[in-house]
Amino acid sequence: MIIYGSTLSPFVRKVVAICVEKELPFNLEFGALGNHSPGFIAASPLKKMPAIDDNGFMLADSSAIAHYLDAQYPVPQLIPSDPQLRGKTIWFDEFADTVLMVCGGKMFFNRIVAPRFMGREGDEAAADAAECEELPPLLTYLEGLVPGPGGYLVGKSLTLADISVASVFVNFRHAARSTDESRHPRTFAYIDSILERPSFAESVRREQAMLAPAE
Ligand SMILES: N[C@@H](CCC(=O)N[C@@H](CS)C(=O)NCC(=O)O)C(=O)O
Repeated sequence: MIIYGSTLSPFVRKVVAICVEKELPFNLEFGALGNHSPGFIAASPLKKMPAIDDNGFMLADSSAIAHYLDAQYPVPQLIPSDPQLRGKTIWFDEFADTVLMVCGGKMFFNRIVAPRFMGREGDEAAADAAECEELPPLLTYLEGLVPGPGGYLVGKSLTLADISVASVFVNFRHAARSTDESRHPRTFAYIDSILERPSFAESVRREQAMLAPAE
């Protein structure tokens, strides 16, 4: 399978994590920002990452891809069959992709994408407002519902909910300047437990190396 995109995007990181959890072989393909390959353009009508090409089957959008992969490669199952667990899983995926991502995107775009990859200054006031005003209530919300050690957001095993939520937190951490993680200890302990999985650890290690200041 080809996955088009960079894991610096939480949506791409999510799809990569799903493939690693399912032990699906893949190649990650990403041209320079704005320099799209014909394969990517064919697979992603809106030119957004991620998109996949699975033996000629092309699909864009991380949630659409997650549903396709879980139906096509059902082991391990990441979207539960039980109606209530399934509903909750989709809810957390949506929460991560919208509410968390809007906040994380302002921090990540203005502090990393704009200066590092677009050669221009980001809007630090917007990033700071996102980190200091938008993020804390979201962390407080999560603090009240995350599981204890070794637990998962939905049911008794890893689901798309954990993958989607943890994926956005990588971007929070790449871009954070003032977040005091000790104020939401349950949330960050839970996030660490998901990010320690090999399905995330390799992506995060590569990204940290990519973003490390030049010597
Ligand atoms: N709903 C989509 C969102 C994809 C998306 O917005 N990707 C961003 C990167 S985080 C992108 O490709 N942006 C480039 C652009 O908009 O040109 C998904 O879940 O895959």
